[in-house]
Amino acid sequence: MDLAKFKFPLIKNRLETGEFYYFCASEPKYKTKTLIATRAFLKHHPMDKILVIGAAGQLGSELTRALADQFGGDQVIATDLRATASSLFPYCRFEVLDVMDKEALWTMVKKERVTQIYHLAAVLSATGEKNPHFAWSLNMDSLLHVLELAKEVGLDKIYWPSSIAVFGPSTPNVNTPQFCEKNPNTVYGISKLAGEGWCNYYFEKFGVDVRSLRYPGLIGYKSLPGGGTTDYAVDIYHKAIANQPFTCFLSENTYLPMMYMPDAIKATLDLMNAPKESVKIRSSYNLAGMSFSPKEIFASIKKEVPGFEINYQVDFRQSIADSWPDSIDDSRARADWGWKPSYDLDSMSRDILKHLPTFFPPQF
Ligand code: AKB
Repeated sequence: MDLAKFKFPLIKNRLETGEFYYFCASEPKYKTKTLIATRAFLKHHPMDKILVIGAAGQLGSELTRALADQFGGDQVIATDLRATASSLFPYCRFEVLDVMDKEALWTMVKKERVTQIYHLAAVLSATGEKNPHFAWSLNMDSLLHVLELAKEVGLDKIYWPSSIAVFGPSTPNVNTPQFCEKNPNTVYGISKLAGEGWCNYYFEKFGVDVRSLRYPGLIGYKSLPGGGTTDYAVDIYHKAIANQPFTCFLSENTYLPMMYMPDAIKATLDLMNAPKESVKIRSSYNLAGMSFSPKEIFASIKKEVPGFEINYQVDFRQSIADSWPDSIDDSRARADWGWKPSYDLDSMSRDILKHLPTFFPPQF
């Protein structure tokens, strides 16, 4: 097909990538019609350009890859505070970006014609308690920068993660419902709850298509623990492959909602790809994968690593964990956009123990 005669660069780009092969018609008689369809379609669907903020974190390092697989590496810009993180992103562009620098963020979004932002930068629960004011301003101001930008520039979609940390001691802790009392007792949880309110506000008042999930503890093998209370369940696998005993900072029967990273990535993409009208909750969706205690994850690992040992030295993180639910009711996510997890504790343990040594060779 002679592309030169089509003066519309987006069409050229689409045709070259083959993405719109259906429209470009191997059938000559449909040629005119299909090109008109393509022009009309593109008028309303400009190419997606994805900006990931906090891309080098636990979630970001895996989600960015999945986004590059979906949209193409050229369409994704991974950003993080640390320049050294660039080595994590050979498959897409990397830029240093401090999300607190509103000017730099706005300039990048406009210059790069960004259409979607995944804003993943945050200070997590345990780290946040060590410097509450910093955690509040980073978690809150950065979200407001992004929401305001989305409103002013007219971005297509925003993704912002919330957390089970929005719940607190007065929340029903088994099968915690989507809508219930919330009295978070960490600055991280307070900022996530306030952030949910802001997301809902920008959607209701300004039509910003912002979507969010209340993640349980996320467990993956491609990055190191990031200062969360649930991160004991990441750390434990590193000790298991190094044949070292694990010292757990939570007591053995502390149940928490957890999720294996591939499920979390799938949930995020499913939510973001869902039609707008299916996304009925604009604060944040409850999301569940599995629920277990330190004793149970230890038993699961021990099936694969028989000599593994655990001991307990409970610290300040116990009271954070005690204020969070044991398990979550995610029926709204299932009903609205078809959420269903794939992994349970044992299948996750087997998968992590198989792959972790390649990513992080054991430190003996
Ligand atoms: C944390 O433990 O702080 C996080 C979370 C549950 O949001 N993993």
